[in-house]
Amino acid sequence: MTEFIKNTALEIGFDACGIAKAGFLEEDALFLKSWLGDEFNGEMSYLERNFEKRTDPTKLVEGCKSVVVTLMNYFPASAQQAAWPKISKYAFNRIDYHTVIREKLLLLENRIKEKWGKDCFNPSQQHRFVDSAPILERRWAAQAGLGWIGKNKMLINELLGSFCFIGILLINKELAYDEPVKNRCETCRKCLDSCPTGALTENEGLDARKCISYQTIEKKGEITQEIRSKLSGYAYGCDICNDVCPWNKSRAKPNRHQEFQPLQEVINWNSDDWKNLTQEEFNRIFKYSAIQRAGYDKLKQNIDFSGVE
Ligand code: B12
Ligand code: SF4
Ligand code: SF4
Repeated sequence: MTEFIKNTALEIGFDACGIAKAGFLEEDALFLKSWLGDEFNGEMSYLERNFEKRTDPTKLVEGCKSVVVTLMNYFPASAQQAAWPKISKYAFNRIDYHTVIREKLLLLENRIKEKWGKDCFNPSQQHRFVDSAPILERRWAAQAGLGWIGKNKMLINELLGSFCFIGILLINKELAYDEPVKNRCETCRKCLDSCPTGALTENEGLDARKCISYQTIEKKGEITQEIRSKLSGYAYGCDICNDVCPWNKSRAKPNRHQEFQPLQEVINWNSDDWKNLTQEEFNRIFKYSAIQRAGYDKLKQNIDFSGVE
């Protein structure tokens, strides 16, 4: 069954799949508690909720025995033509990755049910996750042997690098489990030294309040004064701590997913095109895109603060 799940995941279009035994994450619970205690989550108060479920998937989905983790490479084949304003690579695509991955996880679930029966899954609770559920996705990807958590806090896969999304399927069956892999950051500090806002620290985790990604997407209202001058041209998200990572420089290859073809506007627009973006164009062009998360008003403000001339 383990082999079937992994092969099917690859057939469906995921780039990697690993499996971990579900259970309480003791060290991570301590880390998360202290991270929240430091208020590193900023206004993302949802991260304070469901602490028990967040640190133990068997509390999130009754009967869950194993965590099936998938990776999907999103490194784009094209780069933005104009230097500013910058959009994070994960949001280049026409279709929001949540939609793409949820659909693939559903396909995987259906194929498992057809072969191994409906009782593999809890029918009354959501058990397919990407990004939005109270589950520590990076840690589960590491537990499932798909990579290590780098000093930039990203899950880094030895073959794919870190430009990959994580998807999770919780299954009520015991399976054969993968072993975590060695952390390969070693003495490197490139991400820590390159973060323009000092959001990353070696031992304490990421202070989201200082992170450009948080400030340009998640934070309601305007970007704080202190961060505005450090945006480094970004108007949506930030890729700096991923771009500088040697594991991406040597491993990241353009993704082969039809679903992740970039929007031509994102690739080709210059500063004036972005500055002149109207609400109507935003609604039409970015209708299915992850950029919707920031909303028109915030994106426009970000564009102004990003320093476009
Ligand atoms: C909230 C959130 C954010 C916040 C906060 C980020 C953060 N580091 O927490 C903000 C808005 C800043 C953000 C930014 C980004 N995000 Co985000 N984000 C999330 C989300 C929803 C929750 C993360 C979370 O629980 N944070 C709480 C902290 C405490 O957890 P953590 O950093 O993951 O650390 C855990 C472990 O790493 C471990 N740990 C870390 N350090 C240490 C140290 C010790 C000593 C110990 C014991 C444990 C430990 O403990 C923690 C608990 O398990 C996840 C989806 C999910 N449900 O997991 C996506 C997710 C992490 N994001 C993702 C992405 C792609 C990004 C961006 C690259 C987007 C962009 N380009 O702008 C940036 C990257 C910024 C960065 N360097 O982390 C991907 C990461 C994929 C990958 N390969 O790792 C995820 C998994 C979404 C997905 N399904 O693909 N994100
Ligand atoms: S995403 Fe940008 S601001 Fe956030 S930690 Fe990485 S380099 Fe720093
Ligand atoms: S840049 Fe260096 S320290 Fe940072 S995640 Fe990559 S390998 Fe690790």
